[in-house]
Amino acid sequence: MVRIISIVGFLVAFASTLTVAAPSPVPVANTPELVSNIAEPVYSNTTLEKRATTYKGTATWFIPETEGGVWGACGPKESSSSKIVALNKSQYGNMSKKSKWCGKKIRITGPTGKSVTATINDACPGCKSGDLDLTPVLFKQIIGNMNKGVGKIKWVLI
Ligand SMILES: *[C@@H]1O[C@H](CO)[C@@H](O)[C@H](O)[C@H]1NC(C)=O
Ligand SMILES: *[C@@H]1O[C@H](CO)[C@@H](O)[C@H](O)[C@H]1NC(C)=O
Ligand SMILES: CC(=O)N[C@H]1CO[C@H](CO)[C@@H](O)[C@@H]1O
Repeated sequence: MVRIISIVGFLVAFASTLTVAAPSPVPVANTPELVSNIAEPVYSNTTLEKRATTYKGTATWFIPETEGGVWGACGPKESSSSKIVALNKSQYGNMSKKSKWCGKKIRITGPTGKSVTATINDACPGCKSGDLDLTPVLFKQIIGNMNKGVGKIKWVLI
């Protein structure tokens, strides 16, 4: 009796693995919605590519309260002591919209090798691609001399 039940149980289990396993590989491989349900891998490819990219440019600094306003182009409020940066307009995209870069964390390394982490919260209309406009608190940390006004930086998404 025990043996019969276990064989039946085995067959049922076996049959259910067959019915579950057999059809699944085809739609999972081909349907984007299903792929994205697993663990956001649709974006991970792009993210990984971007993470690997090091951007190089010039850092400048700005005072949000008097230049551009306390509301970053991304939405959240910002001040001179916020750990935020403004991204070149060409990278940012349409300045009247929230960019896909908004809220992304980056690590910026200055000329002496000091680095800080910051969040992209604004757009810098006068910056070149790769350039970042930093708040004074960030600029002081990685460039040091505010009077210098500019400094070479590189940065990556983290
Ligand atoms: C994912 O990244 C790899 C390696 O960079 C690339 O060859 C592949 O085309 C990318 N796939 C998609 C869907 O972007
Ligand atoms: C930028 O976004 C605004 C608001 O959505 C839109 O009205 C405008 O046409 C866009 N500009 C461009 C160049 O796409
Ligand atoms: C607004 C602005 O200065 N955008 C610059 C961003 O970077 C590209 C590429 O270097 C420049 O062509 C744009 O002028």
